[in-house]
Amino acid sequence: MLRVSLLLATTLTLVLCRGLPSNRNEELICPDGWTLLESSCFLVPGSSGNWFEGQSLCNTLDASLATVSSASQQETLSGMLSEDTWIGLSDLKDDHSYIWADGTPFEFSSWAESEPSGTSWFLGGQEDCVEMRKEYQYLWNDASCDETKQFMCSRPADPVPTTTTTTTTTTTTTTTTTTTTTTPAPTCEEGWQINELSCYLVSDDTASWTGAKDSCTGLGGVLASITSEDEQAFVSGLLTRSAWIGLSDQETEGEFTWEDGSPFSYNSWEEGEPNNFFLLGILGEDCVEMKKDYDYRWNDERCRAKRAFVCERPAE
Ligand code: MAN
Ligand code: CA
Repeated sequence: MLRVSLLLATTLTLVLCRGLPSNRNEELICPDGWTLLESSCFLVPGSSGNWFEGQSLCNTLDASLATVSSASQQETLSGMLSEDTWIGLSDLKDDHSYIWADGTPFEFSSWAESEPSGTSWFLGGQEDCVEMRKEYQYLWNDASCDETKQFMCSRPADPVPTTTTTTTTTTTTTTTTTTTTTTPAPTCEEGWQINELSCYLVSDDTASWTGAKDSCTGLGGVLASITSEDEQAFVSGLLTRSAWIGLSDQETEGEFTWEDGSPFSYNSWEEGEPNNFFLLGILGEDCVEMKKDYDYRWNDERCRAKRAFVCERPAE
């Protein structure tokens, strides 16, 4: 009888322990509104657009289009969706070689049957960006990056702040110990140059302004915003030829705006610029370069002109 109840008690304890949530995640937290899954935070911000716009939007949240890295995440995330949704996977850089926008190695995948197809049935268009597709129960499908879909962002979860106050009281003495962890110095991925809290990359190749913008997005950044004298000086120092930055007045002539939404207050226009010069202003010039001939002060230029370009992303 004793043995039976012992066995029962052991079984019960085992069952109870198994049923309890693992406390392994207890040291990680997500910002308000984000969902913690394993060591990542996920958010469906409720906006939609093409894949690049999704990556830009997620970047403004210090995140990236989502990286899905396990079957358990795939299952939970599917339950959070109600329409086709862009995730951070693409083979934009190199056809058939998929990479996650946040640099996570591509190991886990959850393709729908017969996907990725690489081309669409419609005129055989190129398909380089990956969605979680509703009609496939949110298994993955490669689609044309230009299609409009809802976005899902992810970012690494944050460790719970480790500033702790420990109070030890004994009968004779009282000791108070306060441990404050210092934030490690910001760093950049290899090939990127750090200034303040940003990393910068100058392209090797040239592209139209829009091509440049898309390349930066594909690299997890944006075309650089130059918002101070110091930043102008730093980026000038990285250049050996004229380069695109993230400034344009394509939307409203004469109203220059930064790609990443930074307020336009600082400028470094060369004297006489911007002049909307091309074809007497009929075709005009809506995109901004740091122009070598101007000591890298700014010139508005035809957006289709090929230039090197400067990408920027937050330092780690
Ligand atoms: C070229 C272009 C223009 C610029 C003029 C200046 O035509 O680069 O954008 O304003 O030179 O002479
Ligand atoms: Ca000009």
